Amino acid sequence: MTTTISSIVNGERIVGNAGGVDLNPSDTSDVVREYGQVDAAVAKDAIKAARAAFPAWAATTPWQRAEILDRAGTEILARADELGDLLAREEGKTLPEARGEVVRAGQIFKYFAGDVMQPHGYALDSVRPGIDITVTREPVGVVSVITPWNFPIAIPAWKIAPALAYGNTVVFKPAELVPGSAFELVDILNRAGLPAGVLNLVLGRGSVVGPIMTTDPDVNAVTFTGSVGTGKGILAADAPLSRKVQLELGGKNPLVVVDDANLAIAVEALVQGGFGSTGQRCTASSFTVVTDAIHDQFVAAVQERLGKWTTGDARAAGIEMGPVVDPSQLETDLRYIELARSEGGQVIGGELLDLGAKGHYLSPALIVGTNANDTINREEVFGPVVSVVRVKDYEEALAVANSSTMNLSAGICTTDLAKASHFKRNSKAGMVMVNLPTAGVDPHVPFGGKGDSSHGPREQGYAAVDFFTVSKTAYTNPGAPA
Ligand code: UN1
Repeated sequence: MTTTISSIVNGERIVGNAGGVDLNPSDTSDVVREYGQVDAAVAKDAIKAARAAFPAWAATTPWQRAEILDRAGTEILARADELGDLLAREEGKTLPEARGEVVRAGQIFKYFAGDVMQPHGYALDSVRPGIDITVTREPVGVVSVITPWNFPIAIPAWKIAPALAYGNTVVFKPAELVPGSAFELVDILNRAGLPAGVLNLVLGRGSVVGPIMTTDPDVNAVTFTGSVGTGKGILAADAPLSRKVQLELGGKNPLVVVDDANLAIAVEALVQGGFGSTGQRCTASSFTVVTDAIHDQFVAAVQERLGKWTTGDARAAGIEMGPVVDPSQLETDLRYIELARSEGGQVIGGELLDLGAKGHYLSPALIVGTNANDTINREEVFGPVVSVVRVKDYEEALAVANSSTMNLSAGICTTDLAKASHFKRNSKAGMVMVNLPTAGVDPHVPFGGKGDSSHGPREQGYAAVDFFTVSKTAYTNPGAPA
């Protein structure tokens, strides 16, 4: 029997209308969860509940909030196998990837349980003698959290944990494809001790509940991870409202491989960065820029590695890559592969696989012979599709890498310290990796890009406090001693 889940508003389960199904992309005859889609009125109720719960939650002590976050982190870590299995089943990343993501989510709650006890304000002397100044942090209020399907538990965790830690209340809308992990997360946090209304879960269509969550006057901040188009729409809708908006959008992330690279390290960086999580990461190493002298050897080594690559059911043992998440993403992947071919690229792999089950299986696609300006090197695919551009030397590689307009992450594979240092200083990306995949980030460090890829303060780590609080500057004239 399929488990039925629901929205949660003010601590109550809201069943909603029928129609929500959470299918397993490895085998679409497997219904992972059933749920009712809610309408705009329920989103509105969730915002009202978060508004009503805000004053009391903001007035709790940091210790009270830390204890709840810590308890939730402990449960997430203790259930990593089971929650990892659910995540792999509904999203399609492999079991080790899914379990790793759950562990990351648990660590994020532990991190913010500790962070909330750290000093985030400071005191100053005024230019006027005898006057004291303090700068303190206050919660923003009600935060709308809107998350994508590709990290069903880690992205919600890295938005919800700091929001709650600093005293905000939350309305959370996960992607329609992955409600199962979202429901478990909210359930864990509520049982860990959150008062009713502090964290509300809205399972509904983006087109129905999204506009309420981004424009309702009771919402003080919106944090969104997803496509550039939707993100820009949120920003435009916000313009007259002047609330805090944090956007994590697309990435077109170059991996530069230069002549002096260690070949084995470069091949692994590309394969893990490009095809890990089925390439469905905004940090994916989606285009590779390779200098002339190592190009052919590198391509041959990647091809050999991909020859042994195993694609299959996300939960099968020994699988390196699970399926594409759904038919629409699969269609996008195939369209980009055809487009790259029509622009002159030679496609190695990138074929539909019939593995017996009704899943969306695509073999990894490596596209060589592409030019820097080809569409495949400009736009985000979000699938297991990696293109290769051949360049003369490091200088040209840097210029091609920096021609991306979605500068989230960039990598270089080199054994030359001078090139590594130069690349770190001169890359346009928000995150730079040396001899590592462009994807895969720690739970406790700032995350974000430049260009079209991000808007607003960085997520995660110590930087998260900038978005989830507002600072207050207060002056005191203590007067003469009595
Ligand atoms: C990672 O590379 O480990 O949506 C994280 C995404 C990013 C997260 C990537 N916001 O893919």
